Amino acid sequence: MRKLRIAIIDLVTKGPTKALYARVMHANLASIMPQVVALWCEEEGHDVTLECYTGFENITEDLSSGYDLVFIGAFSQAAQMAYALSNFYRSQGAITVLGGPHARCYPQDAVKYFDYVLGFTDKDIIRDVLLDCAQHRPEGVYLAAKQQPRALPGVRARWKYIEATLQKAPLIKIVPMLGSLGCPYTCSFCIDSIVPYQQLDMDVLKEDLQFLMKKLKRPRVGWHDPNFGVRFDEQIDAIEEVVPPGSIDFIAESSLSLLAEPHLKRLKRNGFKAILPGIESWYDLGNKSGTGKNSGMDKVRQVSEHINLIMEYIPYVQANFVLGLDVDSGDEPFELTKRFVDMSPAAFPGYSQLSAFGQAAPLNLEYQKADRVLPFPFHFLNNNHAMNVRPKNYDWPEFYDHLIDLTEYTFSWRAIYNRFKAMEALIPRWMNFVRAVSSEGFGRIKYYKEIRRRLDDDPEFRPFFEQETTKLPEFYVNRIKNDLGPLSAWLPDGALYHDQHAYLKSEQAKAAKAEPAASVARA
Ligand code: B12
Ligand code: SF4
Repeated sequence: MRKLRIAIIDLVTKGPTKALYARVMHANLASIMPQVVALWCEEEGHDVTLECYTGFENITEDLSSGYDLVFIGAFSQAAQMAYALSNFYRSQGAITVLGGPHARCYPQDAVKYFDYVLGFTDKDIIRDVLLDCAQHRPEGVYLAAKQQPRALPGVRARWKYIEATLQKAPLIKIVPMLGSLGCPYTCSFCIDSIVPYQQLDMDVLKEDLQFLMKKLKRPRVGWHDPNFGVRFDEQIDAIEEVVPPGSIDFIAESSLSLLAEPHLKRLKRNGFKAILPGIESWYDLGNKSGTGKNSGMDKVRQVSEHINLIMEYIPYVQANFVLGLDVDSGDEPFELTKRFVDMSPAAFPGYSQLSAFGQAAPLNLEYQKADRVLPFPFHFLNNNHAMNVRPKNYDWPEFYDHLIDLTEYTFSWRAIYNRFKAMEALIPRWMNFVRAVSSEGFGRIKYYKEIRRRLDDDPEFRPFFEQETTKLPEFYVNRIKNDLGPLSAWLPDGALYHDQHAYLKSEQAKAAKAEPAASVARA
């Protein structure tokens, strides 16, 4: 195989930025897989450059010339940026490959703009791409392993890439690690609800933690496990075995049901400083939150007590909610969340609007069948800038009124003060404050109010939201162009639009193909 010049770009954001939060945090949101792919390409003997794009790099100038192959890792919110970049690199003669959440969720769209689109990715898939490395246009090829990889290179192996990325993080440096893949729970809206749970090699994990303690003074590790601690004892035993208490700080996403008091004691002892449990809804998903059949105000009380208990052990908690679920109707769900804000003042509430990311989750097929999915450009699909599922029990103005009311309540000066007062640790206190007064709190209130105003005043808005037309309001078109900056010139024709029913159509096509074979088998 000839030696290839390969660039790998990890897009952690969707366009150029100057925001302070981005400067501090974006490099800490780097993904693990681009580093893994870089390593695999090197092991095959190629020249590799990896760039984590945090919004500050001049990507086309820094990385423009002479690449044979360019891999891009992107979330859907960065899809338009990825499409523009692919177009740019193709114009320079490169072959382009897309991987990551967008490729997993929207392969039917992504193949229009990339030579290869990858689903589950293991070393064999990467080897196939390297061996073939050819133009596939106008339509790229979709390649996917049958399952998640059984093993992934750890921190020691990825260190040179981690180190280079963390150099872009001036204050807080978070090292991304993985202890498991998939999840045993089956929350129907989640990409991992159908991915079997598997623990990764605990010996690699232990070695990595030891390695990290030698490399950094007091490392901070962010676990990228979809649900940290499913095999709680095994994972914590491994940490306990090699990390003396107080030597590493950890951050993890975990479901409430895994956070009972004995577990909390162990988490505290082992340096867990931030936890992000999903509450999602006051009426549904009892298994995940460990509240069984409790719902409504009873669930609020139970969850709130639980969160307050967690905060006795872990200084920083972000409680995640999904707004606009089908089980919600009327004022009650929003009012209940406000009660939660009062009763657990120290927790930071993270609100996501119900989003159907293409073929991520089985539930999305149902939304598509019911024609409830709106073709908002991917750029807005980050759980906040657009809700691409028409709510079942609210009309749009009503939903936005509730959303604004809840967000204003959560980021009122009273709530900000309560949150500040309820915490003792310095960094979490200020972290909450900054999040509230920056783009996440105040910024979102402003944005939601703009959308709400346009639902009344902008003649293009309601027809699009009511699915009477797929013509995108100019507001969204301008915003994308503005956000992409100079790269918007490279946005391919048609790249602002996608078929929001592509998943349903591909499932129907598969079923139609299987049909004759099934009839033969019956005959
Ligand atoms: C950990 C995590 C995070 C972490 C780390 C993010 C990161 N940079 O990786 C944090 C907390 C920072 C985060 C933030 C966000 N997240 Co998140 N996150 C996850 C989570 C729980 C696990 C992802 C993971 O690392 N899995 C382990 C890896 C190894 O597996 P994998 O992701 O399946 O990847 C496989 C393939 O896709 C491929 N692959 C992956 N990347 C690449 C890259 C290349 C180049 C190649 C070739 C292949 C490849 O190889 C892997 C092995 O098969 C998933 C949910 C889930 N359960 O999967 C959501 C998820 C990925 N997040 C999601 C979202 C929406 C967000 C946010 C927008 C939320 C927000 N409002 O802020 C932000 C966006 C951040 C960004 N970088 O743009 C969505 C993405 C949907 C989409 N299509 O975009 C998901 C799927 C959750 C959901 N809602 O269903 N997230
Ligand atoms: S517990 Fe979390 S990771 Fe697991 S299926 Fe539910 S939402 Fe997904």
